[in-house]
Amino acid sequence: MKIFIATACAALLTTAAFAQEASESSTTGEKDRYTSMFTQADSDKDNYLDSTEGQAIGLTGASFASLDSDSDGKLSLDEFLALISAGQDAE
Ligand SMILES: [Ca+2]
Ligand SMILES: [Ca+2]
Repeated sequence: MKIFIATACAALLTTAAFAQEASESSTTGEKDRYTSMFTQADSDKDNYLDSTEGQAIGLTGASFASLDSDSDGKLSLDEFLALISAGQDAE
C-alpha cells in the first residue's frame, strides 16, 4: 500500500509539472493544476487542507483565512479552487 501511495504521488507530481507547462492560459488546465496542488498538499488525505498543510504551499495566515469561506479552519477543494478566480498564487 505504501508503494502504491508513493507511486501515485510521483504520478501527481509529474502531472502537476506537465499541467503547469502546458496550460498557462487554460482555465481547465489551471483547475487541474490547482487540484493536483491541493491533493499533494493534503498530506493526511482527509480532503481538506488545514493551516499546517496550507503553509507547506505558501498559504499562510491571511491568505488561508481569505480562502476559508465557511471559516471552519480548513480548506475544501472548492475553497482552494477559489484561488484561480482570485488570481492569487499559492506557490
Ligand atoms: Ca489534510
Ligand atoms: Ca473551509
